[in-house]
Amino acid sequence: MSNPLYDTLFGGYIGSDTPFIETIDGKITTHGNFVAIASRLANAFHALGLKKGDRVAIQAEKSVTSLCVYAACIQSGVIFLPLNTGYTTAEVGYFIDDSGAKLFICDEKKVDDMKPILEKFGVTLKTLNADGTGSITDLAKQQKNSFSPVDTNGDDLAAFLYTSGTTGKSKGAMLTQNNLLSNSKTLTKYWKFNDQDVLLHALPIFHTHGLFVAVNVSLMSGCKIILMPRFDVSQILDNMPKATVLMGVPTFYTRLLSETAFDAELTKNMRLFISGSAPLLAETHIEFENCTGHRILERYGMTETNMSTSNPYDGERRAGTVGFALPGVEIKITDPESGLELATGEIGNLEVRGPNVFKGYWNMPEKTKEELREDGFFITGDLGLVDEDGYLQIIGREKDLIISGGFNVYPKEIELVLDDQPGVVESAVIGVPHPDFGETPLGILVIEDTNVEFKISVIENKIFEKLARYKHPRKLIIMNQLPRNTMGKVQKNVLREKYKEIFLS
Ligand code: MCA
Ligand code: AMP
Repeated sequence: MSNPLYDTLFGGYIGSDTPFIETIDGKITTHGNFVAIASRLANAFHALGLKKGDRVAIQAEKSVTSLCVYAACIQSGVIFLPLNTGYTTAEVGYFIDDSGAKLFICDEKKVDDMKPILEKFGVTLKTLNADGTGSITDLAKQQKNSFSPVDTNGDDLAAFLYTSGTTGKSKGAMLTQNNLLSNSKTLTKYWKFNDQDVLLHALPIFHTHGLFVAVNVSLMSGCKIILMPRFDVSQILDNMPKATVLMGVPTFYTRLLSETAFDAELTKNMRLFISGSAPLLAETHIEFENCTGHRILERYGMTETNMSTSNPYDGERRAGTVGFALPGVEIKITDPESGLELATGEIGNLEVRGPNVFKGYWNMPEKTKEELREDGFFITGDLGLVDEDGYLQIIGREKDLIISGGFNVYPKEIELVLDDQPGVVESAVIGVPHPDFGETPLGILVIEDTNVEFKISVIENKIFEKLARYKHPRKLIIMNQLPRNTMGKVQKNVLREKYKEIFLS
């Protein structure tokens, strides 16, 4: 009997007194306690009738218990499906329906809104609040604190992570145990994680970055985690002297740089600052080094691929690049038309192959075929080039995607909501530079030529109802018509140029 992911990440910690997680109230959870809580939860899943391959969807605040739900899923061979806490009821409804989840775990505050949807799909509901209380905790407390891990192999699915797409319809990326295992082994070694490390954990735990990268690497290396509910600059500054590593999105670093207390003295115990999920401006990289003496290590990844490239730990961390393919991972730059590999320095589609690359999109064989080639290369939708020294630069995106503070926003999803509103003839959503979030959506509307007073506020309310807050256009602008090319296609590049400074002045 074996369960490779559980055995590697958790199996060795049974009964261990070594501190694993410290929360900001100073409470410490040992590795042994963590595994015991996870085992109680795994028994609770069993009592609820969950079997290997079933899906557990969770939309809960970041806490030790919500991380234990992840461990319990691995242990019981159940597929873990974490959801952004900002998703609206309508958005969550789609994920529940599409994934066929058997159990949904959420904060008590969301129960009334969620009940009709869960009843419709026959999904069991349990609660988990930010303080760790809830009906799933109550059920877990009645269970034994040991659980014999369900037999799995590396190719079995460990998680579904939904990622939105150019059509506006989210896709469930199926990640196997081996995808997660291979990547965390590689990163632990590459970034030299060890049991003396202390990670400042301020990322959300519903994405690859804060979950698989941060948590799996910590488990693999024995690194301790200081778990923060969210990114709060003063909490980061207070805890930095106790820490050695920070993983963040570029917004973390630009916010830290605007703090006078953030300097070389404060960061003297730190050995590594890692950035990813969105482009880090070369000027931020340089400013950071001038301020602290540390060079940020930028890496590149995707939900579908985990981490694919990284700047070197020991060699030159080059600003404006995402480094080299990780050991065991292959990258190539191809011609978007022919698919043929391009020469050094030429810009084209970035493709990735390796044990880190996902199995496909849940229930979407056609979509999977479009993006995952038969030879195993995944077409990322990012445009890049490999320079003379082998460093990869992400130059732009083939896909119509906006990355706001590290969260992906697909314009189509917003345009579908805008186009549906009375009085709107058509809309275009573009990404424009934003001083804090890097990029942010801007909505442009063409409205009907009537005498009826048109209220932007009505549309804004509708957006609140339909879409998570981070997807909301920061502004809606009315134009007489959208610029189009001779083929009739909206020229988003013209709009992006026109409004590129709208949030910068
Ligand atoms: C929060 N808001 C946002 C964002 N986050 N709006 C746009 N973009 C965002 N990213 C909303 C809030 O709801 C709030 O709404 C208002 O904006 C201001 O919130 P603020 O307090 O400034 O936000 P925050 O809580 O400080 O969050 C900003 C953040 C956070 C720290 C940048 O978004 C974050 O932790 N981002 C990390 C995302 C991440 O982990 N990405 C990894 C996925 P209101 O105005 O109503 O108050 S990508 C991935 O996993 C791949 C594999 C990879 O390569 O890593
Ligand atoms: P997600 O689908 O949420 O996993 O986001 C993945 C996308 O984030 C990639 O396709 C890239 O567009 C972007 N991304 C991740 N890391 C970087 C980086 N270091 N530089 C530029 N873009 C990045």
